[in-house]
Amino acid sequence: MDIIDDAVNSLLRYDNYIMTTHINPDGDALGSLTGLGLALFNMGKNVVMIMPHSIPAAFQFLPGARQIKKVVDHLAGFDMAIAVDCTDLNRIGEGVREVFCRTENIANIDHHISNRFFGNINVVDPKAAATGEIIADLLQKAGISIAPDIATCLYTALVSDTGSFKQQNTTAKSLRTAAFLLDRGAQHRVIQRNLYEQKSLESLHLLASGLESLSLNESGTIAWMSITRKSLKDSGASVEDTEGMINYVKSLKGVEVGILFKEATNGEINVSFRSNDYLNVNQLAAYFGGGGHERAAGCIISGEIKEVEYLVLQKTEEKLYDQYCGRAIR
Ligand SMILES: [Mn+2]
Repeated sequence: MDIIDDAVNSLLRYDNYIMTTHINPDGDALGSLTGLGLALFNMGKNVVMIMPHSIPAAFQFLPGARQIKKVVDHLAGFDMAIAVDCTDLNRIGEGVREVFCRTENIANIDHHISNRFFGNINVVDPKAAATGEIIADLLQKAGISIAPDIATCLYTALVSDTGSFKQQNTTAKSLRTAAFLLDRGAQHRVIQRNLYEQKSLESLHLLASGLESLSLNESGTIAWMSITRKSLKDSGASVEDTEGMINYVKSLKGVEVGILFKEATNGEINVSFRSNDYLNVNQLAAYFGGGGHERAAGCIISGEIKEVEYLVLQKTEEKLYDQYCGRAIR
């Protein structure tokens, strides 16, 4: 029995569910939410999918996206609350968190190594490339049929979190799950087009200004790029348009760590990390109060962007040096 076998019965025995995912949701978050939500709905359960804000335009194509509600007051009476792709309850938006805390049973389905096991039921597998991969497994093991709509949601989750099966977290299992979902009718081209081929001119202008800020450390192992409030304003693009930009940063030859700094409106800087081969960026982000995965993580730091850049680069150099020396010894 693995964790999924164990969880199947305790997860699926109820009638009334409330579900959510993390704030600033990505394709895995929303694909997992709608995939599992639609599956429960098809089983005849009452399911309320809820997010504290509207769904980013890029994900409106997801079957089930329109059924996701914004926070509604006085929601209660659920047997079980399910959070997907969330490391902890703080990653759930305000309002939704309160509804979750009022619900007796909380299920936590996730693949982040930094997960806090906040549920009564925790289905956490850091080896899974995406939370959607866990959910595909769960539905299969429960003998629930996966309709084409559900396959599209879960395939979106996998494509998103593996960077179209290019990142290191892509395993034989993720590819088998992907093949299984394609067999069930997942819309491969529709997903690719919606996720990666809907760029606005403004967003490419923002990318151009971001690329102008692209810098390398002396040894050429750390690259970073900054998106300032000014560049956002000048380009006319939105914060959502920065999605995926970090891939340019880490694509430079010789670079181990790519960092993207994004200036928010409240004096905070959003920092994203990606590493190529060996640096554990989850630990790096955790040093600044964030987290994520070994090869992809992030944190939020208050301060001026230049100051934050300096702090983060210094710590990254340090960690890189430590881990590189560790490798050299092995
Ligand atoms: Mn994920």
